[in-house]
Amino acid sequence: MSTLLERINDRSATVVVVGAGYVGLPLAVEVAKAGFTTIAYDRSAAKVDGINAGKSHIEDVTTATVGALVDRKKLSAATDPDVLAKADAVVICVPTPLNKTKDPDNSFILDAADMILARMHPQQLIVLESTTFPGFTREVLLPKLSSTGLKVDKDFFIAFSPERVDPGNKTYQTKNTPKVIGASSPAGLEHAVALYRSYIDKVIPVSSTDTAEMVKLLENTFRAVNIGLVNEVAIMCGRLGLDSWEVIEAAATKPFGFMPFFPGPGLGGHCIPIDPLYLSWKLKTLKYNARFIALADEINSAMPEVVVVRVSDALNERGKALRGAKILIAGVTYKRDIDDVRESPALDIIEELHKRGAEVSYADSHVPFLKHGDLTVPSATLQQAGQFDCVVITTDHSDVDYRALVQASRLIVDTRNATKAFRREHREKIVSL
Ligand code: SAJ
Repeated sequence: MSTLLERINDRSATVVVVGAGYVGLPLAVEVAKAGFTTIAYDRSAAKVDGINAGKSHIEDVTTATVGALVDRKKLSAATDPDVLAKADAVVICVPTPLNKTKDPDNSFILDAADMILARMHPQQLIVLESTTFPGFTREVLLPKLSSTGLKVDKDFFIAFSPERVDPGNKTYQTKNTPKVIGASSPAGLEHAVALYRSYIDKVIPVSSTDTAEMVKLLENTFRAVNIGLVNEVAIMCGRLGLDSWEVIEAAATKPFGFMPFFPGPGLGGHCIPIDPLYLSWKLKTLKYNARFIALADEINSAMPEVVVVRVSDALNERGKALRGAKILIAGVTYKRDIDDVRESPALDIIEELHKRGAEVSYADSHVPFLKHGDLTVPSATLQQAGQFDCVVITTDHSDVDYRALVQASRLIVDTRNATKAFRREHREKIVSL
């Protein structure tokens, strides 16, 4: 009987990826391409049926790719957790949101762990990719899996490898994005590195699972804090009568010691607004207050309100009240050229405008239908911009003709510098963040 390491090295191992979302499906595809028998487990029958029919439900993965791997019987999908009994390696790629009180919600990982431990057998490698707080793998996941009586580093191995998927990024995708891996022991690291080296170009081993967990949180805290800084710069420039975009673009000409971030309507997505709060939550349990994280969260969370006040002031200056005004939100996804509205600041802006009595519609070619809480937001087209008192550009999709939008609009509040080229010519109707 070959060992687990041999089965990984000769690709005869079976790999189960738990969670076929924007992280799990691209990963499963690369694992299958490397030659492993790969099963994408997901509780969504729609996703599973789609994959088994050779279709992709993730924009960064083509249907042709999924279809070819399914035809070659390298990739399949299942809603039955019993597939985990066949797994030599399991990679967990499930969501780790915050709950209502902005505390970590690791319930998806714990549900996955329950499924795994009910079917665990000797000689398995378990890798967690879902973002979590430093210490979770060692303090929570490992004891849970050890409750089976199986011994870590003897019967099974455990590792943490942070996901680095940037949805919509055409340059860096799963295979060519360097991957950090930490394990509970040198043997665990050897197994995890052997697996990941088979389908990722560059693997970066680190000394522990805690270290790997912290690497991920530093990456995204770095972004959240720097975005918070430039959002405050935008507020300061507003008071100074300066164009924050012009200031930042000029600062970005410095060839060293500066990295540009840009102000926006707030922080969206399921990583940047959330990951830093996993870190500050953990440090709170150690009686430390992570002030940069708290301040960045405060500033970033306040940006939708800053935008709403900008809209209200711009209408007021034109003798129009916000109440009863017709407003078109141009772009509602959390960043350009994707279809994801999760945590999008546009939703907060729509909600607040609605609360203040404005009539709000949206236009976004990536989002055919938009519901926020009980509010179904009417959709319109950008060609109808002239029918609105104000257009708010909250996402700067590349497929928009901004010249035409400026010409058609009576008033534009631009939170993304999308109308930069036309601001001088149409100064009277373009207000920037
Ligand atoms: N944002 C700004 N100003 C900026 C950059 C971003 O307001 O200068 C806003 C975006 O509009 C968005 C939010 O922040 O609402 C998050 O944007 P993001 O560019 O960080 O995009 P995400 O959330 O898709 O982040 C992912 C992350 N990937 C992983 O966590 C694996 C992040 O680490 C990547 O650095 C990021 O993509 C990326 O570089 O695009």
